[in-house]
Amino acid sequence: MSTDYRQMWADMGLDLEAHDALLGVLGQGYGDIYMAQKNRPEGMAYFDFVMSEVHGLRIQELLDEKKAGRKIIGSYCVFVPEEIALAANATLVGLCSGADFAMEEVEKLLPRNTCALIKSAFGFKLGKVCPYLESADMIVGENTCDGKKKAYESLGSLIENLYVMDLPQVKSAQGRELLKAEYIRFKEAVENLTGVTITAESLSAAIETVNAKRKAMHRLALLRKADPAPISGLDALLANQVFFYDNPARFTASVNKICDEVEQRIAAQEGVFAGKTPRILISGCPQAVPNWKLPMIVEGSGAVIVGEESCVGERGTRNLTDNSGKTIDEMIEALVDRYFQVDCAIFTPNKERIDHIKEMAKLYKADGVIHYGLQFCQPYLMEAIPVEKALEDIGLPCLRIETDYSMEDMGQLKTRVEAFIEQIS
Ligand code: BJ8
Repeated sequence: MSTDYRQMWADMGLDLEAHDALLGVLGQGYGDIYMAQKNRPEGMAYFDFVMSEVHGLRIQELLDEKKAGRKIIGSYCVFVPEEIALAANATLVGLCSGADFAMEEVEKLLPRNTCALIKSAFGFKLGKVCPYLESADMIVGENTCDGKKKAYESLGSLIENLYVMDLPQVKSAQGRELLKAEYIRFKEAVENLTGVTITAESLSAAIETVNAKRKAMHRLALLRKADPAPISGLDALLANQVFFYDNPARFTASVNKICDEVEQRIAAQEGVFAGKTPRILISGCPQAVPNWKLPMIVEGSGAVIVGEESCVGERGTRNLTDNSGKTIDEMIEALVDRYFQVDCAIFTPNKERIDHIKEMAKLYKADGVIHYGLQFCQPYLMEAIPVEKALEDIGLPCLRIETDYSMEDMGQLKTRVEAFIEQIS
């Protein structure tokens, strides 16, 4: 980090010793994994800078925004509409956490058999290590899987500004009505928080901003169809991760810049891996920073990842919001239409997700799919079985992985991934 931010972290109430330990994990992981890659697009330097300043400059920016009267909203799920936050002059940041922290303390509040993502969110709070969490004026939880739903009941005792959004579990007319009612309730809560009344103009501008961000990610995703692969899965995942906490306009410009460069690479038949390298689609649970374990294993074993069917990936970014509405109600309807298409495994039935995995595999010319499930994540682990069956039916090999954030199973995972890559080669 280029500046000494220790005073800033101390003022935010972070535990400096614990925070140093987290930065150590982050820096070492990043150094070992990202810096070890070869032939990366030059535009990735921006993301390297963002990562090096993830708890520094970006936090300073958020604190400066707060000083200027802007509110910060933290979220754990892609169902929380950034458009509504932006329209009320607030900033939305993703809080999902990808590392184990303060596990002893966490397991006093949560059963051991809770997924790593939920435990990590608690660990970041209990360990006082997350400046995003500590700078947020409102934290939004959502009733998605049972684990998260129940965990927010306990998190409420640790975070006073927790707001819980209810979400449907079925894509019925009633489910849609519930989502609409919850987005209207969220709009009112955000207006109360910020003191800013959302107008048709501000909401339309916010929709445009978020659409631009998603369009840039679509552009990058489509470029990954090329063989040789012009960008690694690790780098594309990083862009998907940074999506959640960077300044939206700067992020969009940076991704588009990488796309310009990647287009030139494709024209010159230049890749990060040789042509005909086995191509893998990853599907399943979100991979939050610094959870780079699976892509590191896959790309270190002679394959390339060509897409992520994940909320930190295409499930979270693939649909745009129709911005032709003139009134706030029309725009809320458009937002509901857009978010109602997110095919998270908490929905039942959820056939769209299987269709989408097949579509992505075909579009990105994947030779195989690795289904990534976090231990104790019932929705995704249960769906992994029909996903595998549907892929087998079309002759596409699928490997089901069940893991957590620890590094203990690295050797075993590597053996299974290598055997899978050999099978699809
Ligand atoms: S829309 S995927 S971001 S809920 S891994 S906590 S499901 S037990 S993260 Fe998610 Fe929203 Fe869905 Fe996306 Fe539960 Fe599973 Fe843990 Fe999970």
